[in-house]
Amino acid sequence: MDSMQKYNQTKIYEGAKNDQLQTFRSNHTDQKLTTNQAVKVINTDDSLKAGSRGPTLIEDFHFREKLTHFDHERIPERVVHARGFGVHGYFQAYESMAQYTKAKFLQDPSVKTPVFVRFSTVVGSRGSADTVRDVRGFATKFYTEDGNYDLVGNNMPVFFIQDAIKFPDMVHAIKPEPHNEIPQASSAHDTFWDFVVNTPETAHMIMWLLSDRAIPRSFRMMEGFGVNTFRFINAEGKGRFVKFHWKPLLGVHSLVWDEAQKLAGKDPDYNRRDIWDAINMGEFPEYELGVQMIDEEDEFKFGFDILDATKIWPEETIPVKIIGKMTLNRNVDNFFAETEQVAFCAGNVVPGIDFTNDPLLQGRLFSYLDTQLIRLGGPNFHEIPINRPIAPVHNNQRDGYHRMTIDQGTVSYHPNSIQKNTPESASDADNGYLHYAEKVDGKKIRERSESFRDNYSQATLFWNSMSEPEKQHIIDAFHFEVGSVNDKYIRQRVVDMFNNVDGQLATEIAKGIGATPPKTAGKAGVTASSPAVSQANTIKTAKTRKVAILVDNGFNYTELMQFMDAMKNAGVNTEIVSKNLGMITSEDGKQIEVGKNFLKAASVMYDAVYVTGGRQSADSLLKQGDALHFVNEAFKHAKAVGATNEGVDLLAASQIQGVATAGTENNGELVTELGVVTVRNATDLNPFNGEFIKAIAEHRHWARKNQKDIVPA
Ligand code: HDD
Repeated sequence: MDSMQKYNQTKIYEGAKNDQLQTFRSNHTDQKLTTNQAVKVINTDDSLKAGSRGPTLIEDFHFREKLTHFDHERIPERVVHARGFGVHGYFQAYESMAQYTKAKFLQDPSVKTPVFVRFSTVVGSRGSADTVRDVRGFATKFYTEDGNYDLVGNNMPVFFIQDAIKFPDMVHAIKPEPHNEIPQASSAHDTFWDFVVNTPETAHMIMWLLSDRAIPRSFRMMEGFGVNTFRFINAEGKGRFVKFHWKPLLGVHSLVWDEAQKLAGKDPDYNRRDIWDAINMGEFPEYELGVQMIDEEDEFKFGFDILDATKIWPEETIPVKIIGKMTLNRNVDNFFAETEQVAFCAGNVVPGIDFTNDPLLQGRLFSYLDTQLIRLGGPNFHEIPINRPIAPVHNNQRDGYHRMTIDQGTVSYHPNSIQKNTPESASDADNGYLHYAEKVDGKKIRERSESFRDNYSQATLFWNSMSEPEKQHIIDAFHFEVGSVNDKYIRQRVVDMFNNVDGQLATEIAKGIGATPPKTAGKAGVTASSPAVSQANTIKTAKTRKVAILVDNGFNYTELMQFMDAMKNAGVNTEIVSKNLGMITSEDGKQIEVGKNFLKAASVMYDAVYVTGGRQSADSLLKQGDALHFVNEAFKHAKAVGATNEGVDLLAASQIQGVATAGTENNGELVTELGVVTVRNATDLNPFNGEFIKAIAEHRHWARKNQKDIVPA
């Protein structure tokens, strides 16, 4: 059963009528070509001319229509989050949340609410690479029975700035510099770091941006956060502050920087391809929805302002309650119609979910609707299939560019008698949207709340929470990013600024960028940590990971089959990589098809690499620089590397430490060292396979150090 069939079988909530986009799909297979006026076209390859060598005639309506349409095929890309990838799925609550919220989609565990999720990078243009260092967007549209709810989040729980009025400044600074439009999709340049050192509230977000979170291994292995503080409102009208979390069941995992950079060249579509393939193979990504809630009366109980988007609510203090699960199970039919035209608005809420005075959120409530008007060309973008609510729409709004609805009758105003005052206003009993009656009292003032002033405590908390490898990655990222800044004054100010986060961190940053280390170590006031923010504590599983198998003619067929079966049973995907495409033959004459050759495949595209035994195969691989480089690079990127019997020779020749030594003294003995799993002279591969799966599940083996590079010969 393919993923589409599976999706169609899932019962979504009453009224959703299975697949809401069905009405709009058009399949042109086996049809005659027509113009947009449905006139059949006889020849679309030659324009109408005065003589076969003469000028084209303006009366050629087919030519004019075809060219005109083509000339208008592009719409403005999103000003941020231009590069994205959308997928369909559904959400299901685990239990009723009626005690906390009226939101219907969070009440009945038997209801499946359709969703559309768009993952994105923030800075790069539509055609930029997937694996750049950046925040990832994680926007979810829930098509609920009470209307559309958009949870427009990121994969990091905090933001660069506290007040939306600074958003244009922040985005101008991080985008390519205006005089030469360099660099693409990167924060590693002067204007961004100039903004950072002049905007200390960015400190916490910068720590996240320079951490491994900014180079996710997969959209399937990323957390999502609503970032802003929202409100839950229950049927009694009681409000609670709430923050939203998405937690991936595959855990949170990242690439290493060298790998991310190489992937940007070798497969700029790495992240989108990953989720596209996974869904097509039926490996549906799943994320649990969690909420942190704070009672209204506890608003001021914490050492930070709960409305400040540069602050997390540490999970150890305010636990995340897991309330449901989202399953992404269907790819789009058409990228433009769905992924490009989807319009998220932070202001799209349903009864039971409301806003707070978080000044970043308040500004977002304006910006999203406004941006869709320019991007989608008018006020009717809610009628584009991907944006249409499943719940019915009735109001007196009319006309505008590209109106699809044919509104009947004469009434487009309220109040009216002709239509008995309909559509009539809903009441609370109809679950009409009732704004939370928050008491607001204050002078009009352009000022930042004093409670927003602490810029560094949580940046330090984040630093304290990192494992040693994570800390080293952050230091390396500072060296890369700030090392790319030409202005030495800005570089120095980065050191001075981050001395407020941690003295040791500032000293380490200084070392790599030719700046002066701080004379006095910065304040180390915060000693607390939040283990939940470290990826060292995440879920570990080998499921859905991808292993490259290096083989050549003369491989050991039984060994390869045992390996592939074991991987399949563990939910691990495999791909045969060899010198040439086509069939290769085992030592006993059996054939297997190669999936990719060394020109196309690189270790950076896989989670692990395995080399099969067979004397002739191993000898052939030993002569190929590409094969030596492949395993060496996988090792350098801390991935699981495995080999059996003669295959171990390739690892040894590639200077990989910790492999089983040649000879007979370790007959069949399994050797495991920091994710390198090898065995020589073995007949039973079960112990090897088990150990290798464990090594893959570990994701990376950070304790490996200083591996020499082997470049392809
Ligand atoms: Fe935003 C797009 C997430 C702050 C203004 N934002 C956009 C998208 C995501 C986010 C995921 C892409 C949606 C899609 O896939 O189409 N933005 C966030 C988060 C923020 C945030 C988590 C901090 C809490 N954004 C933010 C502010 C403003 C905007 C403060 C302006 C005041 N964001 C926009 C926008 C975009 C957008 C200009 C560009 C394209 C779009 O809306 O549809 O309106």
